[in-house]
Amino acid sequence: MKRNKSYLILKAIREAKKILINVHPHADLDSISSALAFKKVIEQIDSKKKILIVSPEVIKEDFSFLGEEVKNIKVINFSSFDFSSFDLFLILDASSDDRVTGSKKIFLPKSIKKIVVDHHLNNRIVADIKLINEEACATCEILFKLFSDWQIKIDRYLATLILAGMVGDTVFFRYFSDVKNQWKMVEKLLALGADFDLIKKNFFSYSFSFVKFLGEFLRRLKIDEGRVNDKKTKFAWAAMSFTDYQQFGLLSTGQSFVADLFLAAIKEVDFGFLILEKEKNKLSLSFRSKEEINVAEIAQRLGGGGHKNAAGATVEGEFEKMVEEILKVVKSS
Ligand SMILES: [Mn+2]
Repeated sequence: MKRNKSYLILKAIREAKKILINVHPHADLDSISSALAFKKVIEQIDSKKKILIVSPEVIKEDFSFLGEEVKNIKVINFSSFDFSSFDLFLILDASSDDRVTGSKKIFLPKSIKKIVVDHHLNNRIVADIKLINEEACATCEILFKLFSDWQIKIDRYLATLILAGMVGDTVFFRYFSDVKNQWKMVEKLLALGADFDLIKKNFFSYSFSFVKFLGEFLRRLKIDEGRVNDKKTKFAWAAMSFTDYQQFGLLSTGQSFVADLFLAAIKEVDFGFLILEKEKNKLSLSFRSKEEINVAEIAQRLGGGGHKNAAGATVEGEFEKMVEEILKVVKSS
């Protein structure tokens, strides 16, 4: 832990009266758990502080197992929200403004003091304090170290939240970046009473329409060839238009989960990606790769970002045309 930054973050929190914490669009376990855990810790430090967790999108029902507090996450429009009464914004698990606001056209307010804690590559957010650890498997891992540094008492609930974040971003312990140390952290969290069964039960639980959606995506997978860093590579990919996607009547896309489960596991390929037109003319991409291939670089060329082996991007335009464009970019990375 960078002690100096740890101290500066604690100091800024102590000085603030009204604090905002974000949950990113397409909220996942790491994002929600990070926000809930941080709120709880601040309340532990000083119960008089006002804390509001905000999200640009409605949170899926699936996350309600993380506790009552999930219901208090406020859905806001970042372009019209009044930030003036808040004196600190804790930005967790997001590497660019649009990963907080939900739109490339909406930027973070300049006037409010900001602290960023994140584990994505190339964090671009302008903030007063930035604690970035690209080696961490989840933002929750960084928070665990931060809270330990502050000598916070980690109870059963807090341990469960932190473990849930790690479970989510490693797809149930498949993608640790530092296996030895991260398993040790899991061991510590279990010793603190983290509810492993609760997380397991909720992680592996899908609606029928989601399973059908997954099946349709898998059915569409193709293998193609391209070049990455002048090396011949094979990749698997599939695309689904908004019209087709709509038929499943899903509340959230589940696209990254489909990518997590299968893309990097296909023997014949080096990487893979899924294209989903979530809204008319708004295509969302999820990349997953094997160890050697850096898909964050490919995603960055498409205006996105992420981690070396798991990245994403959103592109706007007519579906068929954009799919062609994306393939061009991917094939010549
Ligand atoms: Mn994360």
